[in-house]
Amino acid sequence: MFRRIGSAGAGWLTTGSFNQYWFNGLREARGDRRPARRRARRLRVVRSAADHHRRGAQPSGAARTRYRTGSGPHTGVHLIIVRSDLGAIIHKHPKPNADGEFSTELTFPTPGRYRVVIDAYPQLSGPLRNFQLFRWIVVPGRAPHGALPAFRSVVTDDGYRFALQGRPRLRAVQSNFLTLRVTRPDGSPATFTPWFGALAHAIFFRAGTLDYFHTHVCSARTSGCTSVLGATRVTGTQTRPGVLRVGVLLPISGTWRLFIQCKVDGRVLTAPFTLTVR
Ligand SMILES: [Cu+2]
Repeated sequence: MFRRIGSAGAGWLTTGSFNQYWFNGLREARGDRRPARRRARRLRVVRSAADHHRRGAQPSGAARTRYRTGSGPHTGVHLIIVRSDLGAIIHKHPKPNADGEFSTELTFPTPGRYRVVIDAYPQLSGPLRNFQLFRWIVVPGRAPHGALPAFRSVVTDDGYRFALQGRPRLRAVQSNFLTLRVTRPDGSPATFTPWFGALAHAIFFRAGTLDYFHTHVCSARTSGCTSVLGATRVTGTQTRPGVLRVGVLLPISGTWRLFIQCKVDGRVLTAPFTLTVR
């Protein structure tokens, strides 16, 4: 059973390709005795036919939404939630039901304001098309206050080391590449297990405005791994064991936070980097 939490809110989202989504906000798990901020919360997104909200009706769920399926990362629905100071991220791939609705349980690391991104890959003919839905949610309590860390070329998570080769020179609207060497705590090259269809996910948020972009590194056999911005494309690759060539393709200049996520030795690792884009 889930109880609605006051600040979460509910409302409509509108996209060009699909009409209306009912974003049913967050509900706190009833009977969860952990401290408020650690309690699981349930997020539910349902699709509805257009203009239901104008008539004040509840979504019927009758209009079905189908998502791309397959082995690559450009499938289904990606749910990415980032704290507004870019200090924490949650990444999930909830499984939509036959009506294209999904719900998922979330545990937020801290109170604060979070940007919710739903990156959806609908089953459409023609060129690959995805779309995003955005929404703010607030987890009550005192939010941590931290400035975005300066650029660092080495980041560790759980003893695993992510080392950027060279100082990146990145430009907006151009495809750029970052080379990352990932090593285990014993210094050996990391072996990546595909996670959500990719060897590595590169999730970018711009500081302040929270603009979003997402690229992937796929194994040689996986297709559908190219990210597109206008007429520009970028595809990441694994060049040698433990070495990721990450595609960067960002719409505007500024300070961006890159979250590299991959699965190594059964652990999902997250390595954040601060990048300057001119
Ligand atoms: Cu991804």
